[in-house]
Amino acid sequence: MKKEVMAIAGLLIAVFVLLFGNNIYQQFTGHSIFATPISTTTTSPDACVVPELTNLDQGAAENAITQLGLQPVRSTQYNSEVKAGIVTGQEPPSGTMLKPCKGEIIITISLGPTPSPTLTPDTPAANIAPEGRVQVSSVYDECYSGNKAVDGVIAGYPESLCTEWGSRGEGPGATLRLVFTRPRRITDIILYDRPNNLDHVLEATLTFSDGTTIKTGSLANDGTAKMIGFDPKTVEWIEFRVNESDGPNIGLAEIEVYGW
Ligand SMILES: [Ca+2]
Repeated sequence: MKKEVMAIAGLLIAVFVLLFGNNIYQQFTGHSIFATPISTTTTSPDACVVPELTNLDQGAAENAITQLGLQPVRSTQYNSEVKAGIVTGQEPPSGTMLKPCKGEIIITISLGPTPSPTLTPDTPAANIAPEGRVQVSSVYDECYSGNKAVDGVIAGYPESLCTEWGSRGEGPGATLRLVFTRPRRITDIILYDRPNNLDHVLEATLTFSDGTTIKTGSLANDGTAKMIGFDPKTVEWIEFRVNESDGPNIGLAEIEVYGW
């Protein structure tokens, strides 16, 4: 009788272990007694080495990255040395061991040379001097105010009165400044001396708001055009300052500024 009881008890324990043992085992180990452990190496290898990607074209570099199960991330940069579409850099660098083999590889792709800014807009350059505000070092009288140098009339004493800027007794140091309300792209300036045969600018300096300067040389004493050309520049103001001159009341019949 005692043997029979023990046999039944043993049988009950065996059934209990079969029914609940696996749950208890799983709780502590994370695995099932009955399951075969599954390898995870097929989808995410334990480790891999980052390949050399520099000088590959973008498509080849991205393929190489995705084949390792990694994520390509693009960054672009203008580069005058390398043609567009070629990888110029990578992060992490080649040879880096990734453990586990996952994450992002940043590749820098050349966009080719920096595009040069448009030098000349589609519309032809126009004389924008009349759009500027004129400041002068002095005026002979209201008839010879600074605005007369941008009034569109290329003429002066003695044929034409009140169409030119004349300073009051100035020679070297006489200054006319043209201030624009916004940055303007300019490419040429034409200067017209006072046409009378007394006042003559022998040398002046054009100073621009971008810090550049140009010496004008001698203006034409008969008041015809003196053209000053230069590489296009963007400025907010232009200053004309006389360095050397002849005559009692130096000035300008007109200043034309060509630009946009
Ligand atoms: Ca004028």
